[in-house]
Amino acid sequence: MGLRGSKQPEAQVLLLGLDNAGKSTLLYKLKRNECVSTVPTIGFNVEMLEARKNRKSIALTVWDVGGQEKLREHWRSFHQDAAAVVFVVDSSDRERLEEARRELENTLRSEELRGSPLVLLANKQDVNGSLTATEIKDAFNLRKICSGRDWFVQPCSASTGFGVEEAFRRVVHMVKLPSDSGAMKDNIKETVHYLRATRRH
Ligand code: G3D
Ligand code: MG
Repeated sequence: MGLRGSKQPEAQVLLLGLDNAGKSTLLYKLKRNECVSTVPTIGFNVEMLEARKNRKSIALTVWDVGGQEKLREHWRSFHQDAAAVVFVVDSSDRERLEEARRELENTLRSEELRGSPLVLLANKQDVNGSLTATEIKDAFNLRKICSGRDWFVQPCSASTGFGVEEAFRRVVHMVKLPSDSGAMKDNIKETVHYLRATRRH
């Protein structure tokens, strides 16, 4: 049984990025299609989103675990289940672009994520003077650091919703479903129980 008692296959999507990139805003946008005020993530947020792939329903589990250094240790332990990685970049923050690039590079180096598809979201496109998706792709040297995996760069604005649907469709399209989803479901279930027990609000 899945988390909601359904029998559909489930896949985990790891939602990552530096703090302030717009992950929580994106999550709320996808989940409720509305903008809400967000606070920096303390601990874990985990949300389920439903989608269709190959005419089957799948539930994507999206992890918003914050980009802060001290939280990194935690999301590393969940890497092995990621069917895709979504990395959110604040396209308006040129000062932290290099930090974001380094973070992404470190993430992709992880053995557990080898071959996982990557969707890079060039977020905050509504801000004047933001870097374009192409500029970020080039600055990150994505073609090189993503060799051996599927990747895609999507411009978006989590606040206005521009590009968000497209980003989500792209993630669903690229997600790798496990051949044996049973083990993964059990793992997700246990992990979510653990997080529910430990999350702070
Ligand atoms: P995080 O979860 O990655 O840490 P948040 O980031 O979702 O908390 O967003 C950080 C700040 O960026 C928030 O502003 C949020 O409203 C803003 N933001 C997120 N996405 C966008 C976007 O697409 N465009 C613009 N203009 N702003 C965005 P505050 O002021 O609440 O801290
Ligand atoms: Mg957040």
